[in-house]
Amino acid sequence: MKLGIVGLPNVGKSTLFNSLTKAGAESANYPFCTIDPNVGVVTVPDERLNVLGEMYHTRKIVPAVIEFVDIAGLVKGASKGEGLGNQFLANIREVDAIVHVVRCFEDSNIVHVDGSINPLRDIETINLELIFSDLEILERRIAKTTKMSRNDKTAAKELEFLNRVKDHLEENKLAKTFQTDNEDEEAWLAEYNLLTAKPVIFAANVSEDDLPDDGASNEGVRAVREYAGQEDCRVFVVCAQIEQEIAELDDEEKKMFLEDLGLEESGLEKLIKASYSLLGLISYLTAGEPEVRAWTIKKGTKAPQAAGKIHSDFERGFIRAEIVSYSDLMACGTHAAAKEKGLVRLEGKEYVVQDGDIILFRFNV
Ligand SMILES: Nc1nc2c(ncn2[C@@H]2O[C@H](COP(=O)(O)OP(=O)(O)OP(=O)(O)O)[C@@H](O)[C@H]2O)c(=O)[nH]1
Ligand SMILES: [Mg+2]
Repeated sequence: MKLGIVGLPNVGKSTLFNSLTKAGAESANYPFCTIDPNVGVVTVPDERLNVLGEMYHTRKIVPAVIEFVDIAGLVKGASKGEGLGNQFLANIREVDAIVHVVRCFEDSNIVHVDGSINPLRDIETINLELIFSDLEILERRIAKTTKMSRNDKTAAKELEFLNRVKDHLEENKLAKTFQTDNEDEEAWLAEYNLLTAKPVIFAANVSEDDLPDDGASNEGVRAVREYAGQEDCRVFVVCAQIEQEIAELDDEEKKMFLEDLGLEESGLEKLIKASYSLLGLISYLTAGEPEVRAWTIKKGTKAPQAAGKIHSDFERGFIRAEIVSYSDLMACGTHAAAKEKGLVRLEGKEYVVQDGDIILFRFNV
């Protein structure tokens, strides 16, 4: 599961990426591995792990991770090959969701490619390039389907569908907002893997001064929020430059630094958590003395498949899961107390695992 960091050139994407990967590497004691200079594995902050770690006198804590990809800046005309555009667009096609960085900070030393700070214009520029690129994909598919549709009823239906999606995009609308009528259409749309169908979070990159009130007094941020509201997207206010500095600090220094800024949590942490849920991911937990660990699953995963994340034997030989929710465990204080109160449940094959379930799997192979 990967998120791509997308935006115009020079808006702070790499700065954000560097602080993301650095923060992930240091704060959570996870072996940071660079798959590629532009792909970073980032740990998902989860306070519950530390609490469980203390409760179980754990030797090792293993948090959940997600991957971020730092994608080079898109410019106007990227879909026509401007500024190596096509290659960058191909990079975006490979990610599961997008973090769209928008410049909302003033700094005359940092050149803006279009000459002035205007977040809405910038969002539109990027969206248009993504739309153009999607239209190209649709046109190729239309050409192919037209040939097939002469003696294939399904192809004829798809052709009609393709044209409807194309009309939608030609009105400068995103594929995300296209309403499919049935499961066939849904499956087709998924197959095309359109850029504008991917879920998006906006990261409004502000200056340090805008952090205490979460960007409320920044006109650009307000505009981004209003726009995102219409598109049903979330907006996070970050200062990429400050995040880069914070990422260098240890936990204690970081806490003090944030307090000075009047913040409880860095914008980056919020952004990572939101990215995780944007991908439709949740964590179930395992806890014991050797290890406390978060396991990543898709929302809606049933117990045997969740068990399979640990080992395929757990899935193959699944008998049942012994589960206590994190909040129940906290309310009771110890696992034994939770058990006494009947809050440790035995669940079977059809159980849908919930975020924060602490699980012990019983299996037999
Ligand atoms: N004042 C200020 N400058 C920033 C901030 N974030 C990034 N910058 C500066 O903006 C410049 C561009 O930052 P990058 O992170 O390289 O931008 P980018 O979006 O990756 O750019 P491309 O890779 O060229 O598309 C650098 O000089 C950063 O130091 C910020 O929050 N405030
Ligand atoms: Mg960059």
